[in-house]
Amino acid sequence: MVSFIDQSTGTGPLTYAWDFQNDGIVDSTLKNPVYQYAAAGTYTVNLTVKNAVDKDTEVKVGYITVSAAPVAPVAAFSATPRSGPAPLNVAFTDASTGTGPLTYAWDFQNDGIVDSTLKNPVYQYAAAGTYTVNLTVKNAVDKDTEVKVGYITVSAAPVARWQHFQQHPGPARHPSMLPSLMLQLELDH
Ligand SMILES: [Ca+2]
Repeated sequence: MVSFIDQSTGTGPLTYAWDFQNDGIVDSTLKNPVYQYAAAGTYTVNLTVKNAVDKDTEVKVGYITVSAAPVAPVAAFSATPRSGPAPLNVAFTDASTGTGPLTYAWDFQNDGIVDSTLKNPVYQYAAAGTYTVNLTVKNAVDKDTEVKVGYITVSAAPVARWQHFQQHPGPARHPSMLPSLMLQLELDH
């Protein structure tokens, strides 16, 4: 909402033709009008005054600037990788929207303790487990939280363990029953 104040001079009576966007369409014939700009943009204002003698126009280029209304944030993110053995380094990528600047509060275990305030953090999960990730974003308008339950799965670190055992010799009726030495690799999880 903008109040315009006439400062024209000349012998009265004066008539007024205000064009608040300089689009050629007169918007008001009041001396001191009030106009509401609905959309964001930069506007040139045109005032033409007349009296019995003549008319005169003043054009103020880019005189009014209307900024967009700020938009509330919506939190969103992804991560990669989402599973693997400990220790697992996970890169988180913010995909939140809303009018900036946005601030970030990442809680990588959803334990209530903020672990990073970066936009795109990397976090190392040291212990095996399934983790819920919580991102809260804020701007001047509002805040929003996205919680992804069980989003990251960290398995125990692999431990290579060689075992060997020998079958007891027995009646050889079939090749599979023959004594043999076997090696087995186990991956503990
Ligand atoms: Ca935390």
